[in-house]
Amino acid sequence: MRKLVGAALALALVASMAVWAGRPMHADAQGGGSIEAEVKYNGPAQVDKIKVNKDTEKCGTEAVIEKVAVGGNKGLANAVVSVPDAKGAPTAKKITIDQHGCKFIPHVSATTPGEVEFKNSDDILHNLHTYSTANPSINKAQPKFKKVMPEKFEKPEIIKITCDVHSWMLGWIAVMPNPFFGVTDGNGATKIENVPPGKYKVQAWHETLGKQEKEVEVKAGQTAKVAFEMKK
Ligand SMILES: [Cu+2]
Repeated sequence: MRKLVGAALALALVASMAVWAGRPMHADAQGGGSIEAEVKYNGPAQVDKIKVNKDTEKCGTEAVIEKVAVGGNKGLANAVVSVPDAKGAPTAKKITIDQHGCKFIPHVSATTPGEVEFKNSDDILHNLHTYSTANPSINKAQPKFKKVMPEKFEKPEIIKITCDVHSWMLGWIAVMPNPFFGVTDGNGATKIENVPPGKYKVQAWHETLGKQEKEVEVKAGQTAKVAFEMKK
């Protein structure tokens, strides 16, 4: 009996080891590195305020449009940092953009080609209008009963989105060729992980301040730092 139990245990151990070995390894273990990016803006925040007199129960009476959002230590929010030339798995997790409080949330999203889920959390009529060249343009209503509306963006491109019902509503979707990107937080920081080692041009893009490029070398298991300073 003991022998049997022992044999069974040994078998179980071998089986669990086989399962473990079959698991995908952590990408860093395959030799990827990280990029820590910091985007700064040496200037004042730019915030537009518009009086609202439509759907005020959902939209409020004032729309605040943060064209340039500057946080702690001059950090620039909502900048997309990307590594367009890195080679890797083509898809990122599916993203959702919510029309909520008569704003697109998040204001700036990044993803890889594929489907984006548009939500309407407001219980009022919204519209989705995209301004694109590589992808077909979209201009369609999202009525209150259409809580979720999936749309496809097959080609890499940075796309402006508006709602024609509420003229102040503005958002951006950065469709990237690979999953090596990040959108800066309120402090102007973002981290891109599991980038294959190599020398790259890293890009930073901001809706009103434009684009910048910096060279960076990614080494296996290490974190490379890159700093951008956007100008007017
Ligand atoms: Cu709207």
